[in-house]
Amino acid sequence: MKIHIASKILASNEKKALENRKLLKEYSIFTINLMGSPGAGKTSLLEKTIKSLVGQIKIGVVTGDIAGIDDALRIERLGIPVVQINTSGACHLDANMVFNSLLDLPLNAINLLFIENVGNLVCPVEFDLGEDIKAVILSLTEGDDKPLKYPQIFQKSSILLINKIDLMPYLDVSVNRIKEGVLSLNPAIEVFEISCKTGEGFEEWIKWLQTKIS
Ligand SMILES: Nc1nc2c(ncn2[C@@H]2O[C@H](COP(=O)(O)OP(=O)(O)OP(=O)(O)O)[C@@H](O)[C@H]2O)c(=O)[nH]1
Ligand SMILES: [Mg+2]
Repeated sequence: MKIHIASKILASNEKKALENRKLLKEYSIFTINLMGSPGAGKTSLLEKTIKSLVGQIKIGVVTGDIAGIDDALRIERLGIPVVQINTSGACHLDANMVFNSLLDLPLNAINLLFIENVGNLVCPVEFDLGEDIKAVILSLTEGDDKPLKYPQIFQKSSILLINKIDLMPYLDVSVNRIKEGVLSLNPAIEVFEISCKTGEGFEEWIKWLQTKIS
């Protein structure tokens, strides 16, 4: 596994994002920029998705964290090509960091690339990485008021995954309030209610991914 330590950004993010998009298109790779708060379940989603699609879709992963390699180790254990980016303090990934990671991935053996952004509901959305779509994962434990308090990430994402549905009986949160808030910001967003623990809702999510790749 390769580990990248981010250094000073020289080229503008937009220019590099275009390069990434061109490169990913050349290899026919569908790329999802996965964002969400720390602990929302980004890596858990990737683990369960990879297990569901084994033998069907060739997946690659870039994991972004301020420090550490835990997420990359979790993905590597599943036999999936992965590059860990350590941002050395930055609260988001940028296109330069991702470009350098792409050079270390076997692009001709990948059809679907997940970029797990740094856990943060604010900064990552500002930076185009060259992805096809942005997806946001929000867990029930974060509360149902989050969409209207952190609107940009929900406005700019094509997909919302509401995670930890299994914890519903223990929490005073309303899934409907989350959905109403998000849909008022972005009526076109597709919403999946899932549990990475029990697998609830994964059938729909996996079907959606399959339609994107086939
Ligand atoms: N009960 C329950 N726990 C979950 C679910 N999904 C994830 N978790 C737990 O939530 C914690 C955080 O999950 P991660 O997948 O590491 O979250 P993350 O978003 O990747 O976190 P960062 O990379 O640190 O931002 C772990 O202890 C998971 O086991 C779920 O659907 N239900
Ligand atoms: Mg993670």
